[in-house]
Amino acid sequence: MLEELGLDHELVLVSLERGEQRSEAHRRRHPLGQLPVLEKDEQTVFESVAICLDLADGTALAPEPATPLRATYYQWCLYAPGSLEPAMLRAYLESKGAPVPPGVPPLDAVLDTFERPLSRHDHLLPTGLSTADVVNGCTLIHGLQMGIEVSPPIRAYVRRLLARPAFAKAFPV
Ligand SMILES: N[C@@H](CCC(=O)N[C@@H](CS)C(=O)NCC(=O)O)C(=O)O
Repeated sequence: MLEELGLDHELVLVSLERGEQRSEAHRRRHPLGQLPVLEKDEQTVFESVAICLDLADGTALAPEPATPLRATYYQWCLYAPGSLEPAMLRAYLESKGAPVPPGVPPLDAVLDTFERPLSRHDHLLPTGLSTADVVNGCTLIHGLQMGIEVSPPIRAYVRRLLARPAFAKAFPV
């Protein structure tokens, strides 16, 4: 999101392998010792989608508040952490033969839902790239890296996103 918006920033890497996220210093930034965290002015913000929504407000990546498009925007932005990520976890657990938590829809159904908007336009919203594509696109890219299978329209969508300089920078091959 920072790259898409062309915002000046410093990227500080925290090594999960070395467990640096559990350090006392990092826990002061994130109470659960997780990533990412944005330090902005005097404020520290965690939860990736909250960070993206905040950065996007007032830019071309966010529709105007209190409009019908804004509701669709919230819908897709929250779809990534609320539906796509849990379904990806479910698919992973199933592949390991582990029990799956109740109430999580199957990954196929969650992925099929993207096909309706993507059959009509290149992005999730009719108006072009938005935060919804940043958060769902990043989650899909992580899923593909973990081996999930997606249909040709979703693969083409991910390819379109990765052709953008900001995505290419965030996900170098
Ligand atoms: N809901 C959180 C999830 C954060 C999360 O799970 N981060 C992972 C890395 S992608 C993490 O920090 N894992 C290390 C840990 O939990 O110890 C968000 O979207 O920011």
